[in-house]
Amino acid sequence: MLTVYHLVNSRSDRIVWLVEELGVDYELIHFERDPKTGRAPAALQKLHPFARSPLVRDGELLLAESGAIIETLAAKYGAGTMAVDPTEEEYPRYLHWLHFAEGSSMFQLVLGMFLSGELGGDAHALAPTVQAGLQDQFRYIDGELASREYLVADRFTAADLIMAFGLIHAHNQERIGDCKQIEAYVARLTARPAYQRAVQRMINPTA
Ligand SMILES: N[C@@H](CCC(=O)N[C@@H](CS)C(=O)NCC(=O)O)C(=O)O
Repeated sequence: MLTVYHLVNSRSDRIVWLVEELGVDYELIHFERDPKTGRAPAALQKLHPFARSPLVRDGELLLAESGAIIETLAAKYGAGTMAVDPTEEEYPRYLHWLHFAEGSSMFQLVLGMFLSGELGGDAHALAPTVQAGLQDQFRYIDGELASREYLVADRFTAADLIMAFGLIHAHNQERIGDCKQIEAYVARLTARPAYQRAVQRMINPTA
């Protein structure tokens, strides 16, 4: 059976949601953060040398890094719907969003959280610069969603799933400004039954 090592309030939310979308049987191992440092506990850090969440075990394979996990599981269990095939016209666009999520989007979001003092400490002088960059990012995504329900290929794919984590967080923190398309997109994604099941499973990991 697939094992998802889930750290509370982390990118592993994506993987719990993904396995619910895929309808795969899985065991959820839940880890709390260290109350003082907010970091992953030693038990999770010992599992893999990268010492971060998400982590997934599928048979002999222990895999880290959201994008790699999502691509692997979507290809293996996705029955051609969650992943976009290289033969589909929008494949390059699919790759763009898969890589944009961790390569550009999360980098700016997490930097913004550190510099604004959201994670403790004083706000940094560069916080407004990073916030301006984030607003550019949100406007870009909002524009892309103006004529589409989903980011790629006229259907819900792994590109939406990987992008959603940061957008849901930013939306909950009221940081997306006047981006109405993102607001509607987040509502659409979080209404999905598999998303709702994932939230329940993260609250009650042994259910
Ligand atoms: N790019 C990596 C980032 C992994 C990452 O930084 N995970 C954070 C949670 S969102 C973590 O495990 N933090 C715990 C720590 O820093 O100790 C991915 O997408 O998997």
